[in-house]
Amino acid sequence: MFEADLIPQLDCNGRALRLDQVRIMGILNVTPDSFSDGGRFASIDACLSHAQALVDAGADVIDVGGESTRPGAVQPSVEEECSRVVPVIEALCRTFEVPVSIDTSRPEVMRAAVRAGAGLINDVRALRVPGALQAAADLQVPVCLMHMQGEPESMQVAPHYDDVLSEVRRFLADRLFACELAGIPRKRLLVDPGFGFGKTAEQNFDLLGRLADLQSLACPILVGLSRKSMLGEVTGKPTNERLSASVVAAVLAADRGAHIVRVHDVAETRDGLSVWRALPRACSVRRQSSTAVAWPDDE
Ligand code: PT1
Repeated sequence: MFEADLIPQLDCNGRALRLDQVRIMGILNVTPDSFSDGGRFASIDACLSHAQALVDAGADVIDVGGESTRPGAVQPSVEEECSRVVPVIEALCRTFEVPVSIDTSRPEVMRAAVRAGAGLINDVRALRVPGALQAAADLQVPVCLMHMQGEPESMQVAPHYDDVLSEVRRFLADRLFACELAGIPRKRLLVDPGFGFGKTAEQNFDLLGRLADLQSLACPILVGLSRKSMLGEVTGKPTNERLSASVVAAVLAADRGAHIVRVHDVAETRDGLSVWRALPRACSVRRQSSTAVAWPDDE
């Protein structure tokens, strides 16, 4: 066996995403009411220049989303969502070499996005929308399964858990099982605890503190903490002043075993991760064992 076979790697529609070290997913929102970009992207050109900045800053993958899933958001129509993301994905794939991820829950959007060149499905509803499991199985690209309690419109009303970590882990284990039954091999699956999706700040920090427990799912872990309200709760700062808090949160997640961090501020996150990586202990001891668990060669 060659050493390259032992390095965890996702095949994203012909583009490789190696997970031998923590990777950075840069956020590209194409919603008119973008979470912290204020809907600046009226045109594909504007999207491309933002993507260029993400790539220049060192993004390893670009996540394109046409549905805002921040608390209180309402879903657009399928047609609206497709018309936002498809032209952007086509342009990104023509222009850049990095893999492009599609942040969607709808099977129609998944199919159109992968046809346009997207190489990873990022689904905050973990393929629970009717038809999504089949679409993901057909499309043969990696899928990130995220935990959410409720729906974005109302998920922050009264989140409740007896034990947030074990409930999130059980949900993700059940979704992994459903995916495997539907014919999506384990090697193509990632998990995400869904910070801010139907969780109080206290529950979010409980999850972050115990993130390493999700390594028992034997899948790469993706996390999104960037600029979220849980960081506002502890700093007292609005979204546009959460940069330092976001970098610290990304590093804490990396230290607890996250493989991919989904962020707005790529350059600053890279610096944070570089400092973390310089610790001799950081990337060797615990991560090796998690990688050994994560990639059983049973296929
Ligand atoms: C995420 C994520 C995502 N987050 C994945 N995809 C968003 N895989 C969109 C707040 O509390 O964490 N993982 N796609 C953005 N959603 C939110 C949720 C934004 C909560 C802000 C908050 O402020």
